[in-house]
Amino acid sequence: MERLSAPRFKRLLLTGAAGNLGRVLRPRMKHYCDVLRLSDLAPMDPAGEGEEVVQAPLEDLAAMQSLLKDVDAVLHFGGVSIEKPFDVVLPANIVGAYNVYEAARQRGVKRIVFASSNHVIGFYSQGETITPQALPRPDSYYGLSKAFGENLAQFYFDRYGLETVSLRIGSCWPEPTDRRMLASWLSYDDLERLLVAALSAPVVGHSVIYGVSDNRSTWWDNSAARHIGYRPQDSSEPWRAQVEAAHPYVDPSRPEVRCQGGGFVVLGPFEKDPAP
Ligand code: NAI
Ligand code: 15L
Repeated sequence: MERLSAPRFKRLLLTGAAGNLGRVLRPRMKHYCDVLRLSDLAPMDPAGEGEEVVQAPLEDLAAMQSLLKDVDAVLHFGGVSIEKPFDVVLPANIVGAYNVYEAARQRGVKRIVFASSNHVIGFYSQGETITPQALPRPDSYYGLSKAFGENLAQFYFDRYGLETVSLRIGSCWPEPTDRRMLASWLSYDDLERLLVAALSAPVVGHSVIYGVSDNRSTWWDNSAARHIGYRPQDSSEPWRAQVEAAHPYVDPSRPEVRCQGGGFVVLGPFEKDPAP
């Protein structure tokens, strides 16, 4: 993919840099800054030219205060990325998101791009088309934590003027592999386009945008994304025949087939019932 024209930042911070998307974004986002600071709880490859690598847990406020120093903008991709028991989600995604925002406020960071998720609205039916203004219907503790992150972003904008683009990412994978992904798929190139738009738009306030490619099947009205300059170039359509042949029958009565959140809507409960 050709590099996009975008303002060059002095230092961008990418959290979740050891993760699936972090590893995709590491070589791509380097083109838009002098220094890309990479952070994760897990070990990462050593720093190359124009990179800084900092291993740090999101739940450690002091570590976040030092991580956010001299940063122009943050791509906050770190945290638990699938459904887990609440006590696992809480420190990484709720305390962790607070720490990133509070450290960003203290350090005067101007903008955060928050990797939110379609699981904020996972209990809407696949037959509905919703805007980002639809009331949240989280499908999991994970989805609830992302709804918290979006509310946190709104609060830090209203109270402190710290801007955020919250990206409700669908399924950002190399290619769509099931019927649900024909609607929810986001290509890696479109993810890069989306991040560049989110970082470059002159004013975003707190914008909630769906992170999705230009798929023919869609459940999300993403006109707000056009306002920040996102123009997706990819589509799941070339994979449709292959995906439909691999998954010829779906039972429409099953909640994971009916709901936008797919399999997340039937996970849990994790807690054992109390002794009688
Ligand atoms: P991933 O699980 O591969 O990466 C997340 C990274 O966060 C991991 O490297 C992990 O070590 C790190 N992390 C977890 N807890 C941490 C903590 N307490 N402190 C510091 N780092 C911690 O997930 P993936 O797929 O790369 O997703 C990245 C982000 O995008 C996540 O926030 C996820 O919720 C969001 N997202 C991803 C989607 C996708 O299709 N890949 C869809 C929707 C949202
Ligand atoms: C997510 O939020 C997850 O992080 C990712 O692993 C995918 O499962 C994606 O949603 C999805 O809904 O396909």
